[in-house]
Amino acid sequence: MELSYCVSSSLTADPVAITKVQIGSFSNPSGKSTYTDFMNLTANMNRGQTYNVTITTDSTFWPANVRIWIDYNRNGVLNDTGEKVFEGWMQDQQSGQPITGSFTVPSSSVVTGQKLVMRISLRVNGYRNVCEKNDGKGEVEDYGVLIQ
Ligand SMILES: [Ca+2]
Repeated sequence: MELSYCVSSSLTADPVAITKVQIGSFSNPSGKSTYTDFMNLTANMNRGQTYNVTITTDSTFWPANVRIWIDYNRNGVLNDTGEKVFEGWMQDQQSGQPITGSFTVPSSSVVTGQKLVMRISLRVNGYRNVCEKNDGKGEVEDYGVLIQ
């Protein structure tokens, strides 16, 4: 079944955008855009496994905040309970350091063997909600996830 997801985007990707996404061994560099559909790419994950997250931005002094959602139950809604898998911000606003952390894929009650949507949302000055459009500085990127 083809699912339809709410649209989300920043108002502008200038001056701050996602430059690289790393989740476990999955990695994707990207340019400045308010929204990019990377559903042609797939991050492979396993149930019960923990994945390190590193979101690199071109922010050197803005308070950059990142949220990540995965539609684990594949119902077209990204913010069911437990589907906001990551929330983090740049600890040292002067250094331009990446936003880092980790999350663990649930060991049960997740759809396996079918591509799921993962939304990564970067926003300056506070977090963006999953379905907000034309909201703030930053970037939104959607990726495919395949859980085994
Ligand atoms: Ca869902």
